[in-house]
Amino acid sequence: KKIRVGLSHVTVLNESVERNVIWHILGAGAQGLLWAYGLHQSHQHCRLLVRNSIPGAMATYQSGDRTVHFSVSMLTAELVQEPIEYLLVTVKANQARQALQSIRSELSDDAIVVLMQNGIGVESLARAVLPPRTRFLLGSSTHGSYRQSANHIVHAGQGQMLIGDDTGQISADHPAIQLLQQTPLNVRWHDNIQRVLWHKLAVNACANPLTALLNCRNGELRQQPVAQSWLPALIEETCAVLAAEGHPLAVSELRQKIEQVLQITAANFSSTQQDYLAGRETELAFINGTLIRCAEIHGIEVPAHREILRIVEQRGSLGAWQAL
Ligand code: KPL
Repeated sequence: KKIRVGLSHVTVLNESVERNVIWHILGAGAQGLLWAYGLHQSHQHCRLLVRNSIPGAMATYQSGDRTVHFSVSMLTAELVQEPIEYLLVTVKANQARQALQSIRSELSDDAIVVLMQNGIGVESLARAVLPPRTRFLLGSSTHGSYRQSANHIVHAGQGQMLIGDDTGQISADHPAIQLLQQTPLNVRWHDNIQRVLWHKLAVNACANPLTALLNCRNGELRQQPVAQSWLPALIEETCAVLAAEGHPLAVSELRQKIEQVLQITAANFSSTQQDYLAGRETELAFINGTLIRCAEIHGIEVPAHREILRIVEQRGSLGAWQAL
């Protein structure tokens, strides 16, 4: 056994567990590459699952004036010889179903699968697609990272990787969690990961469609009168659904959270703005779409969310919010 002494905890890992673990990453975007960097830095074995194998691929990680080049194994799932036991899923929510279906037959029966998507809803579709004994962990990243070119990521904002399991199958002291905590990505266990995901969804549901439709940086939303006319209704509707879902947030708290996020990420374009501008499908079906479906279940009216999602989906234009 190996003893590692961290700043705040002592970790005891079984060497054979550590040696045998191979992390597979589904999704070679900014988040997938950030995990690959973190695992590489902590001397763990990882492979990025891609559509076309690239033997001997190199990737670049950049943070401020620090640049690290590292080798990364990029291969198609069919080339993985042994069943995949540890999988980090970093594709976008709207791509998750197809991506999971494509690797399903390579997955071990009781694999550990970490879902890192925005919004709510990927877990249930993953449970439907993957073998019944799969063990799921849910994650939420607050790191700011983007891809500068194919295999080059910029780590623009240090954040955290919050991970948890509300089914009780996996706990904080599971070796898989301890391995992830060895990466320099600030991995933290969270006892109420559903609340984390819902509260992130709440911010995204209010801010992201507006940044897409107004084609602006997060920080510019505060100066946009049209955004200011929509926000109170979006926030109020969101808080009503959050309360019904058992993750309450007061209107003033959500307003403050949104303000904070927009301030911290002022220079960034939101993920939705980037997808929308590029003509790609956005993740809003898992954000505003989930909120609307849950509102229906609870009998809550959410006209502002319905309308803004309709405008995004039909690529319409945004006028000032008119309460019905
Ligand atoms: O999560 C985000 C996103 O872009 O999806 C925010 C917090 C809005 C940062 O851009």
